[in-house]
Amino acid sequence: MTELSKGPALPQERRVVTAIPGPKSQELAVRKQAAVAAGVGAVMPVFAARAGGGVLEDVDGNSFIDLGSGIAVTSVGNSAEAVVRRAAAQLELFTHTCVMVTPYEGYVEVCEELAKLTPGDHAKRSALFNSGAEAVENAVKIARSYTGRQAVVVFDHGYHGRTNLTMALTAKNMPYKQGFGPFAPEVYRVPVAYPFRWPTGPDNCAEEAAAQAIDQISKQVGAQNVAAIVIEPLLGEGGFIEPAKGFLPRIAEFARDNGIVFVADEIQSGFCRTGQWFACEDEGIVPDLITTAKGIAGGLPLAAVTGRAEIMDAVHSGGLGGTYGGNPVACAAALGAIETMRELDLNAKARRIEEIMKPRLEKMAQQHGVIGEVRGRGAMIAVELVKPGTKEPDSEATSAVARHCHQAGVLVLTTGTYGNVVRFLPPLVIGEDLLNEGLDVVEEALASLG
Ligand code: PLZ
Repeated sequence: MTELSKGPALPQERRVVTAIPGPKSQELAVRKQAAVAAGVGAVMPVFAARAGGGVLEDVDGNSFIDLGSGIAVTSVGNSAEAVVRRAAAQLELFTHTCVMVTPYEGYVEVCEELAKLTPGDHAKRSALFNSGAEAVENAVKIARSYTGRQAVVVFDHGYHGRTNLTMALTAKNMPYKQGFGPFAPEVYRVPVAYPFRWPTGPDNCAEEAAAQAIDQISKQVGAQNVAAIVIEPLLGEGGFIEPAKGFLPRIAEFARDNGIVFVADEIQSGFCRTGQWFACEDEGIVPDLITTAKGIAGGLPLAAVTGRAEIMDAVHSGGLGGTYGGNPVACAAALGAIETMRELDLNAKARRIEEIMKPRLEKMAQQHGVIGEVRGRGAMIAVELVKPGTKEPDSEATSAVARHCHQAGVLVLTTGTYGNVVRFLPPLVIGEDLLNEGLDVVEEALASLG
């Protein structure tokens, strides 16, 4: 397999040979505690040694089935062959010039690819940055510059980053915002169509949520004051919420009718993750601007804002930038990642992952009342856990399931406003046997709840 190029091939197997965390990880944890700020947490306190394909090996020789991809980043697998080959070649040539000082072809090539891959056949431009939060900040800057307006509308359960402006855009207080205010002004939050938790049930969720959102924007903000509406087409940190069908098109239409820039934040859902290049394609949405990061560069830090040429070009020359944005090594890695997505048809792989995971999880939901809902698309799948027979979020059961999986050699992540969602984000190149074995462990974890 192409992703296993480095050193001796990394065995694609689950292997637990010590307590989790093992002795070497425990030693490193002591050093971490003494040297690294306490605010930097860790989901699973084992230290990584190697990773590739569908596994992550720790310093004690344990091998975990990776159902997290470093939070939806290594979709092409860790150290994917084309990513390493292209990034290594670039490392030999030059590591940095700063694109604002002396541009280079790789930056342009990534922007050309983004124009091809993102929805819509209109003229597009892109600008590259380092992190998702930075891309979202810049999308807001661009939308404000283009419209001459200030207000930004975001949604319940939305997540857009940890910088000052993006903290304001992010819905959840703990751990992202607590103690870090004051937050940026002119940010307004409106309801999202969350079918599982919509008060009148899922059937009228899309229309009711859209009507409420539009009413609040119109009455409380004034549509003519809104620069941008920013939404994740499939909400990530909020709990893998798929807005009820019809909601996104209605909001996009409202934006279009009122001269508001519609921004799709596809930082988590983009680049084949949901079985399409971008999740907004599912309902045929063509956003004015789209933010990407994570999966784009196979693990190197890169992010982008891509959008309509007339909006992107509204910013004065020199108005967008940053020392490292679109670093040449990260651009080379992105070209390698995109090559891999095309060559291995990772959209098809993501859909296959859904085909394997969803029926198995649905079956588990029938046996375990703790699963309130199975949802998501492609390789962005989750289960929301509740007190059986109710919709009361069960964050303790969620932590217990994750802990059980970690101890048994499966890396899973949790998410959600109520901390009650177990999410699965496997690398799209994971082997089917490994994926099924990971699900066996999830099943054991659910059974162990008693
Ligand atoms: N927009 C939709 O998912 C990052 C956050 C992890 P950065 N999500 C993972 C954490 O706890 O910090 C994300 C996202 C969406 C923006 C971001 C922000 O991207 O690269 O983390 O800045």
